[in-house]
Amino acid sequence: MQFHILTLFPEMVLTGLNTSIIGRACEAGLLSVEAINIRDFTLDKHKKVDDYPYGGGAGMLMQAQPIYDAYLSVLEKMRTKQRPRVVYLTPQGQVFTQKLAEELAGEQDLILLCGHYEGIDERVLEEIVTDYVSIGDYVLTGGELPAMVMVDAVSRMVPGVLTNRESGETESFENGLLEYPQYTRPEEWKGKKVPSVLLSGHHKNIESWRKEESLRRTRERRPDLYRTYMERGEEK
Ligand code: 6GU
Repeated sequence: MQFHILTLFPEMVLTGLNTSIIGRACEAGLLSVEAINIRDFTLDKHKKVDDYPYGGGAGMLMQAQPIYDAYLSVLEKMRTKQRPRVVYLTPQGQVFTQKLAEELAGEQDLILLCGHYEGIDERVLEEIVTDYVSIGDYVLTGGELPAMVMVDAVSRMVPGVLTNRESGETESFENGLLEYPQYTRPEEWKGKKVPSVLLSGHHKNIESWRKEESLRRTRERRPDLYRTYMERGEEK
C-alpha cells in the first residue's frame, strides 16, 4: 500500500513514520510513505501558498492551485489509473474508527491532505476529496498528526505488517471489548502479586478470567462500547 501525504511539513510526517513497525514494513516493501511538499507547487514568486479569505474573517486560507497541482503530481506517479481515495484531515470530518482503518487498508493508494492555517479553499476540496476524516472531538493546529495517526492505524491492518505476535493485540478491540490486564516477571512487585490463575497453567480458567476482566474494564472505562457489545450479543 502506498501513502501519499500532501503537506507543508513533509519532514514532520516522515520522521514520525520511518521508525518501529511502520519503518520495518516500508523496508520490507509492504508499504511506502511519501510526503509531497505543497509549497513546491506554488506559482508565486515568493513561494506563498495562502491568502486572505473572501468576505473577511480571521486567518489565512490555503489556496487551491498548489494543492491541486501537488495532487496531479501524485496521480501521474501512480501505477493504476483508478481514482484514489483522498482523505482531508479536518475536525469537520467523520470520526476515525477501527472500522474505517480496516476499510482503507484495502486500498492500493491513499492520498492524505493536511491542512494548516484556518483551512483550505472549498473549491479544491470539492474537486479532489473523497473522505473527510477527524481523529476526535478536539482541535489541533494542522492535519499532520492526524495523518500520522491514520497511517499507523491503517498500516497495521495491511497483511504482513504485523507479526503473528503483534497481531494478537488486534483482536481485543476488534471484538468490541478492551484488552484484559497483563503481567510479566517478577511474580511480586511492590507487594502486588500476579493473579494466581495466570500462574496455574489452566488454560480454560485463564481464558474465562481474561474475558471477565475485559468485560469489567470495558464496562468501567467505556460504557458506550459495553452497551454496544451487549446489544450485539442480544441480537445473536
Ligand atoms: Cl483531522 N485536524 C485538525 N486540525 N484537528 C483535529 C483533527 C484533524 N481531528 C481532531 N482534531
